[in-house]
Amino acid sequence: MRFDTESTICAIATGAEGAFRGAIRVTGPESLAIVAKALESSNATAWKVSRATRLLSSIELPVLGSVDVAVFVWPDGRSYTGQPSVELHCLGNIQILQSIQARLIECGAVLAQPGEFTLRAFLAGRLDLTQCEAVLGVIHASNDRSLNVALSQLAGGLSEPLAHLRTTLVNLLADIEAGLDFVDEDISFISQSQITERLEQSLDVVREMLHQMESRAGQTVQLQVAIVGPPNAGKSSFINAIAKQPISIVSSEPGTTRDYVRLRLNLENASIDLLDTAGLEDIEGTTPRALAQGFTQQQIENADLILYCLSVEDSESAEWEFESRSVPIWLIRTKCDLPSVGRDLSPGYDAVFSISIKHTESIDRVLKGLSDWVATKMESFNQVVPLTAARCQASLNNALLALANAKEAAEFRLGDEVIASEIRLSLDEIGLVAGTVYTDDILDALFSRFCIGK
Ligand SMILES: Nc1nc2c(ncn2[C@@H]2O[C@H](COP(=O)(O)OP(=O)(O)OP(=O)(O)O)[C@@H](O)[C@H]2O)c(=O)[nH]1
Ligand SMILES: [Mg+2]
Repeated sequence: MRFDTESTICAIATGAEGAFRGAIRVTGPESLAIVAKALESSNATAWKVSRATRLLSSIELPVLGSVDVAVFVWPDGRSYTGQPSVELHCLGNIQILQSIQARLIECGAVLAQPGEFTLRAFLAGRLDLTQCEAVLGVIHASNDRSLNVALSQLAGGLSEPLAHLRTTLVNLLADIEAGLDFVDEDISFISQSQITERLEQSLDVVREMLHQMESRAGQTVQLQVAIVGPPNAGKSSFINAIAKQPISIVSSEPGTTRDYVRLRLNLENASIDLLDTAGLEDIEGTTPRALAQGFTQQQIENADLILYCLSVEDSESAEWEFESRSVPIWLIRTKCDLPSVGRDLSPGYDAVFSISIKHTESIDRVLKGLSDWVATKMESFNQVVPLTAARCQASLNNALLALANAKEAAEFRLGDEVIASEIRLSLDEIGLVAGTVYTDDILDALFSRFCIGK
């Protein structure tokens, strides 16, 4: 990873899968000149803007011809990266986007490396490391739930209390160090009891942050798997077979399950929450059976994986509607001890299992599948937000130790030099979390995991 900020970089900032609108980001000292050249803008004065501006223009592209673009210009340092920046917005067609990107490179921009935009924001002091990792979390968030966790981290989370703690300790250190210059004259700017008190307050803040981080880490990794499907498909029987005990009511009557039932299942790599839901049906109203539909929808939205149950004897129920897919959908053919109607099913499922509650090995096969899925899922999860937690936790624990040592030194009157050096150590550790101090390793490890354009 290069850490230079002198080059002007560009990249497509929107996904490759095609969307209504696409954007290309350009940032660096020459952004405006390069974009003006690429657009062959005859109106050079339009580029001499002094504040953030939106302009309409067009760009001449080989084969594609003239394409309309909206140009957002941040001429000064008030952009995401703290450098002059431009965004070109156009139709989200990948050929158009790539062609504009190629034109910008021709005009002097360099293709950005993964995470380079966020790296520049960090180097400009716009974001601290915890916020950068939260940006990464947002990019990788697989569903609304993990997105919320990542966003709450981005919205402040640790950054603010960390900055506050740092200021408190810097002030305390200044007070102690001021006294160090006058030791011979026996002048002191702060009493030992004041030092102890202020250290105790900082220790409380660090303890609280560690506590918050632990609960956040737990929240991020609790994967949810929803068992859904038409009424009477055998969903409750399936969860009971996995639990090896009756936790959900089973009956031949359709519409048995109303409230969802949660089973925390410990697999090799992590625990997952398995949810039995009310059978999907098209009913409205305020009856408990109709209201249960809302619960089921909620579970579907929160799920990281959906197990869609369809009985082999069912020839009528609808299949999973794939347009609304954002997570993997597995088809679970239930009741396979019964004669099958032999219906053709969509090839769109991510995996297919046949089960019968009468054959435990068929249930074990699904469990094995879940175990493998969790292992892969945890790998990507572990690289994202919890990684922040692990690294921050280690640093905060070191800071806690240094502060406790400082407090002990104050209590046993070991001398202000000792207290000051322990406070300095704690500040270094806090700096590692807050991003005021960082090592190339940390930066490399973090920013190399971003995708290009972010
Ligand atoms: N033969 C056979 N019957 C099964 C199997 N699994 C479930 N059943 C029967 O199918 C019926 C419905 O089972 P449930 O587990 O209650 O189905 P459900 O999908 O939870 O139904 P709702 O909660 O109403 O949506 C019951 O009579 C079960 O005994 C199976 O593997 N083989
Ligand atoms: Mg049920």
